[in-house]
Order: sequence, then C-alpha cells, then structure tokens
Amino acid sequence: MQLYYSPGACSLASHITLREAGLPVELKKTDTKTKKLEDGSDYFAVNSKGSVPALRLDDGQVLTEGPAILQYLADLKPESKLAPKAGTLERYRLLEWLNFITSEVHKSFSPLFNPTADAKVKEYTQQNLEKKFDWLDKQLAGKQYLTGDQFTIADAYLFVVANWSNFVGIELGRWPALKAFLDRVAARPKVQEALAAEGLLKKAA
Ligand SMILES: N[C@@H](CCC(=O)N[C@@H](CS)C(=O)NCC(=O)O)C(=O)O
Repeated sequence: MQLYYSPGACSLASHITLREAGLPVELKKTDTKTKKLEDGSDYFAVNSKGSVPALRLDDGQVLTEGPAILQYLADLKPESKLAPKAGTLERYRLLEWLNFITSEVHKSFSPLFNPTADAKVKEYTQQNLEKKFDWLDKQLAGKQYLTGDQFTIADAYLFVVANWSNFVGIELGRWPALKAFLDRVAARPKVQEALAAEGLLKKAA
C-alpha cells in the first residue's frame, strides 16, 4: 500500500494507524498547496479532491477520506484492536467518536490556518473549538483513551488534530485531561516512529 500524506496533516492519523497495526507501507509525500508529489507529478491524478490522506491499495484502487481509511486499516489487522469488530455497539461508539472528531474538531481548525480568514471568523472559530475542548476534557478525565483503556484509531485522529492547537496559539494547558491524553499518545513508540518519519521531531541539541 502507499499512503499519500503531508507532514503533520490529518494524514498522520493514517500513518500512525499503519505503524500501530504493523502494516507495511510506502509513504508518498504530497504538497497539498501545489498538489504535486515529490517527483513533480500531479496529485489530482491520485485524488481528484486534492486532499490527503489517500491510500493506494495493492490492487491499484485509491481510498480517500481519513475516517474510511482508518477503519479499513484497522480492519486489516483486527488483532491490533485499533477498532472494535464491525456490527458491535462498540464499533458504533467508535464511529460516534470519528464523526465528532472529523466534523466538530478537524474541520473547525480550517479558518485558523487560512491567512485570508477575517479576524472575527477566527475569533468565533477559536471560541467554538475551546467549547469542544471543554467537553473533550470532561470525557477524558480518568481515562487512558477515548473509549477506555484500549488505544484506537479515534485516539490517533484526535491526537493529530488537537495538536494543531500548538500552531494556532491555543494553549492546551487549560485542559489537563486532554493535555495528558495527548502526551500519553505522543509517548507511544509507534507514534514517535511516525512523527520521526514525517520529520516532526525536534532534533536533540
Ligand atoms: N474530508 C477529508 C479532508 C481531508 C483534509 O482536510 N485534508 C487536508 C489536510 S489535514 C488537506 O489535504 N488540505 C488541502 C486541500 O484540501 O486542498 C478527510 O477527512 O480525509
């Protein structure tokens, strides 16, 4: 399989999942601004939506949309317990989380990264995100991960998008349970591997 990614983008959740599941992958670095791959070829030819992640399967088909890719990967390795078995209530609980993260957290960041967005829009966006973080902090209190003691694809996804706060000036120390969760996920060896592979770890002085 090949994962089309951009360093630190939401595609990092798929990258983490591949490593947590022990699945072999070829990483294809993508410039989401120019829509070019490293060899200069056109990324729209891979994913006509132009966004990452995209996963090229071994038969050549391309799967897009982060939550779909995450579940596909988790289901390739059920023993990794990255997603509960399809059809169980636990699986729907996981979908509940994936949907919340994608629609209420992930996409809420977009105006904060947009240099042309109006200051009022950014202010509203940040306040809205802070309300989501207030709620998330309560959900995570006393828990290792979103669904309990087991790390899942939802944790990988929340880890990636909540960490964007560091790039838009939202101080995560206000939400101790969320902050502790992010530190816990960051400490996982496979997460460290993925961060290093995307060039996201600070080099030791
Ligand atoms: N609905 C898509 C959205 C993916 C998305 O927002 N990707 C961002 C990076 S985090 C991106 O590629 N942005 C550039 C673009 O869409 O042109 C998914 O969930 O996979």
